[in-house]
Amino acid sequence: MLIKRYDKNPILTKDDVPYPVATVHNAGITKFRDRYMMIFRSHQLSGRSILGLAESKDGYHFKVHEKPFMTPATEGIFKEYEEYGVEDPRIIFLEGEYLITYSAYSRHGVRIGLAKTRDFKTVERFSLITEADYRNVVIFPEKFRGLYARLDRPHSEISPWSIWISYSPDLKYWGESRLIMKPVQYHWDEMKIGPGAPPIKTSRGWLNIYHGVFPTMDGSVYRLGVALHDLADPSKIISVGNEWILQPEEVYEITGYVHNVVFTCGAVPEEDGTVKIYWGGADKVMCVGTANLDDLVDHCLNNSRKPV
Ligand code: BMA
Repeated sequence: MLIKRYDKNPILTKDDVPYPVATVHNAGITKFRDRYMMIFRSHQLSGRSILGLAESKDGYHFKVHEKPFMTPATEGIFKEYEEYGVEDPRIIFLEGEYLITYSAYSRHGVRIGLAKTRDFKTVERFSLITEADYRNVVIFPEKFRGLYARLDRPHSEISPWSIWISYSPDLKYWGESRLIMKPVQYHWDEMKIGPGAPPIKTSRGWLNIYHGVFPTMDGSVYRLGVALHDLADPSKIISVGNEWILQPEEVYEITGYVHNVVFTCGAVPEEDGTVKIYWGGADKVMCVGTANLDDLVDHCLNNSRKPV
């Protein structure tokens, strides 16, 4: 077992939230001072999503803030594009700021918003960084050739939905886009893949924990896998682990708001070489497990498949 589930999962549910919500899932996580900060998604009772904030000293016991952290914008360009809700946040720390990417839903489709915070008290929307039909944007916590880099997942008519990379000089204008990783036919991720947790730097490469989806007669199954990207050039994928590292097995992953889902938006590397991986169980609760980063990198390298 590469990932050891925390034995008191789920770590956060709707019962821990002081305002009415139906779910707590797909949370971005980072360390801020001596705390773990979690920005989690909740379905409201309208069915539309908002983002809440929870904090913890140990990464396992979280306390939810009284008020939601981000609700759909009420003014400016963001108002038009967040009308149906904000979802699936990812957080990274770069150049003194925490960058939050999130899905913005509206009658025009789904696109990605980028917001910034320095203190987790105030949050400022920076830009909408894709057009419609994008989800799952994770920004690398370092620059390459002086450019910011991100992995993303456009929706496409032609190929199964795949992972792309893009670069930006200023976080606002993005380009040099290339497809770098595809699903494999008749394989656990054959239907679509997408970036999950923001990439984690290891001595052997950037570890990309992603999700893959398999279609069954009983609906889609969401699982997690890992890929390793070159440290200097993250568009080069060194290897992709052939097998999944986590699949829905516990009751809280098999049944919920959407059954058979484990979906990650964040993982926190620790100084002892372990990593805490956080995932939404069945789109309803938040879970955590631990793994050794070395084991995950070995998993990529020892039983790998081609990225494209
Ligand atoms: C995806 C997204 C995720 C969700 C998953 C499983 O398309 O909507 O937010 O966790 O489906 O329902």
